[in-house]
Amino acid sequence: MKIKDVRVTPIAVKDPPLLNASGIHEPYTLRSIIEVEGDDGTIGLSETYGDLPVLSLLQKVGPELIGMNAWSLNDLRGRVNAQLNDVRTSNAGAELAPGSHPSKQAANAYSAFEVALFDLQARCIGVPLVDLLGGAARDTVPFSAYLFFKYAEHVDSPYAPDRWGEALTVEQIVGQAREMIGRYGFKSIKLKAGVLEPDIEAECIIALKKAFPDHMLRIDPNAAWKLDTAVRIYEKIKNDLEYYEDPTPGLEGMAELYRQTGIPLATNMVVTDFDEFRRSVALNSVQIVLSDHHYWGGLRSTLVLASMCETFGIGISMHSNSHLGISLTAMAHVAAACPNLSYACDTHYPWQEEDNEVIVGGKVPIVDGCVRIQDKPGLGVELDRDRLAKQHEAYNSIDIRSRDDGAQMKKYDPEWELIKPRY
Ligand code: GKR
Ligand code: MG
Repeated sequence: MKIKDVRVTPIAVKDPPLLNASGIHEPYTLRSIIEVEGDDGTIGLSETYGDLPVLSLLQKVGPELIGMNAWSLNDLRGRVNAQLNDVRTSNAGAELAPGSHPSKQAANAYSAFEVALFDLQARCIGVPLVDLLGGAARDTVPFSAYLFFKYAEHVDSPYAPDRWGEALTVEQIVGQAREMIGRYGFKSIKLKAGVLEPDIEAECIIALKKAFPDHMLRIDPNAAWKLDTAVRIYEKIKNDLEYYEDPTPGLEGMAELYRQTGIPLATNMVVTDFDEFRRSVALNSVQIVLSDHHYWGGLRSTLVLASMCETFGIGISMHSNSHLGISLTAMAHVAAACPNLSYACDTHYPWQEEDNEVIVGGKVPIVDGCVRIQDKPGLGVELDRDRLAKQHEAYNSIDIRSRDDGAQMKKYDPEWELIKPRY
């Protein structure tokens, strides 16, 4: 089948004021929705970042795919590479959101179109996308309750406050967990940290463990803690954690932390490509890699990462940024195809509002903490054109064009500075 048309639509999706080590989420997160249409009219879907550098490259590559054989992923790679002006090598280093780093442009763009091509191929032959990845090792994919410290509403009130309310205290975080677990049935909990004093964040973990003794817990300060702080906080929460995610910066820092504590360390910051993977293995920096097909170069690369993890005795889990249902289903299909992905994956999906979803029927259900792989062709979701048009209109009505949590934080507190590690 030949590709007849490619459409890349930028959208803006309401995002709550979630706090992290780099600042705070802006009122909208940007996503790109990709449609690749075959010459028989079948459409493959994909979703990725909507930040301007990513979007510009997607819009540049799109027309170059017209006429291409929709089964040729090698051809796709060549056509993506031909549009890169400046192929930078790795070293996203301590990026909180590695997908936004310029070094990831080739991997991001290839991944965005690869997912759409897999969706198209699977639809053509009438099988779920996971079947093209080797078949499902599991029918349901577990996700975790991803908790955030947050304000009750955005600065300057661009729209009505979200339904989650403020979360700046231990009690409020436990309340947020109760609500999220009550609504979605998650069995694991992840706390985004690096925001308040580390001891308060440790108190949150202790309180969460008390409230949910059977749940697996993780804390992720996004490298906001110095090594000695990470060791000190580890002593307080060591019995409560499933893994310790990016507490301290750098491959060397993580390796030293592991030497001192022996607790499994997870990352989406220091191992973001295969070169960093190699260096991490040499140093024994991390014991669990958080995959993310959006910036690891697609679904097949994620499977390669999973095999590498297996080879080196490293665990694999999954990272998330703010996203909608097309991304969620792609994450679920690739997670279902990795037999050794044994942890509940991260997802920001509960933070996105129902009426901002762009797929038919609204949000993808999460039941008992899991997304079920549907017995439907491709990703199993359809684009709702009215919903898409509405979110594209939202994109046109705002002036955010690239994520900047630090600049957003300065609107609340002009004195605020990005300091890493802060504590
Ligand atoms: O959305 O604020 C956020 C997260 O902190 C995100 O940017 C991170 O990339 O979820 C991510 C993580 O696990 O580090
Ligand atoms: Mg993380």
